[in-house]
Amino acid sequence: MKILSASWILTCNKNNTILKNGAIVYDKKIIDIGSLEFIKEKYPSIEIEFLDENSVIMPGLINSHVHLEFSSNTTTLKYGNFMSWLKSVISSRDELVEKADTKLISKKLLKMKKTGTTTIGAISSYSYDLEACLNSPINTVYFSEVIGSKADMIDTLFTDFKSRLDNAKLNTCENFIPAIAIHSPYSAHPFLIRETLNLAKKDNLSVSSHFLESPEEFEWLHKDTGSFLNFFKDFLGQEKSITRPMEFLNQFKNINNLSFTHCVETTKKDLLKIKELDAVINHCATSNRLLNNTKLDLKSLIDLEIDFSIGTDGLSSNNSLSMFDELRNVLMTHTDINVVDLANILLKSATKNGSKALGLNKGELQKDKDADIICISLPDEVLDEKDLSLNVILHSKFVDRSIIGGKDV
Ligand code: MCF
Ligand code: FE
Repeated sequence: MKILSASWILTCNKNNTILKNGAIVYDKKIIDIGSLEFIKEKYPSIEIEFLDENSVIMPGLINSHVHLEFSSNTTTLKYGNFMSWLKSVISSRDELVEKADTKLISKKLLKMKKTGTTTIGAISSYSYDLEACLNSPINTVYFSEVIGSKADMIDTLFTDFKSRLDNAKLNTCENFIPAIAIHSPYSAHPFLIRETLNLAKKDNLSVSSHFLESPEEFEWLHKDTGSFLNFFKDFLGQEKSITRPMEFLNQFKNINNLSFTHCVETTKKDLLKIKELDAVINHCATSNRLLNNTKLDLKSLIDLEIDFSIGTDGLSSNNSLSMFDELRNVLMTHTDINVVDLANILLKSATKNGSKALGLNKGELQKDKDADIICISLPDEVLDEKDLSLNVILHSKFVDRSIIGGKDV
């Protein structure tokens, strides 16, 4: 059992409780949390470790959506237009993926750890990132991805998907949890969706899918028109979308831990369905901006009480996998929400809601939650408690310390 005391404790719990001069008692799990005075009195025989002045203890950050296999991209892919990006991914994918070997991905994971991430939702297209994830202390919810819309290919694709998923399952442990990703409504055949969701239900696996990311996707899914039409004609000889947005969403009933990434082109009806499914929206603001996609309507999500989490997406559509970099971008993107209020909402999104998206027992400093904790130092004193979250987002680049499952890593 250990006790840490800091100038501030940001619990990221339901009520966003903040403790000034607080202390946290933990082992593998969090045992207790309270004011320093309270903890001192309750645990008189246990030594307390005091962090420096202006220190902050908070839950480790959860990057709920990242593609590590695309980690070698810096200047290759085309930004500024979704279709151009997609085409550039298709033409450079093999080369990029080959360059992203275990060594490179491990280096990126180490940097992610140093920048405060303790848990990731890793979308894996090929399982080339498996070894690096297994070697990292970061908790990984490992989403084996299924993709393919052409009917005569689906058996082969499903067999390949199952073997990747089975291999991931063999490695299941406390900090490596297999899960299922369906690429998107435009790229996954309804048969693949039905079969993979059956597997998810059988083993209670978390599920995630990209959904309504671009205006082009909206046009195609709703009306079989727009730039996707030529794309599908040229690549696959397909002239009609294989599904409609609502039909797609309706397939996800009875999935316990569900998330949809992007959702920037959703209608109110779609959002209400997402809420009914108790799904979380993975928000990837930098990716949306770089691919010239629509801004997520965060205000509507807040009004409708739909949970959203924060993801960096891959280096295929971002220049950084740091959650603090991403949080600063999110903060600057949503100019329609007061910056102080938004900062409080965002820290909960990057912790508690990420945990919900991935189906974990983390993301809050609260009794019985996993002891995944980061310690940071602010450059100066924070005078008003209400400004703490904003200052944490503005001034944090690296963490002083990361604790995962009660252990310093
Ligand atoms: O989230 C972004 C943009 N939307 C869709 N897919 C991806 C993103 N980042 C990487 N991808 C991957 C996806 O997992 O791109 C590949 C898929 O394997 C090609 S999509 C034809
Ligand atoms: Fe993505």
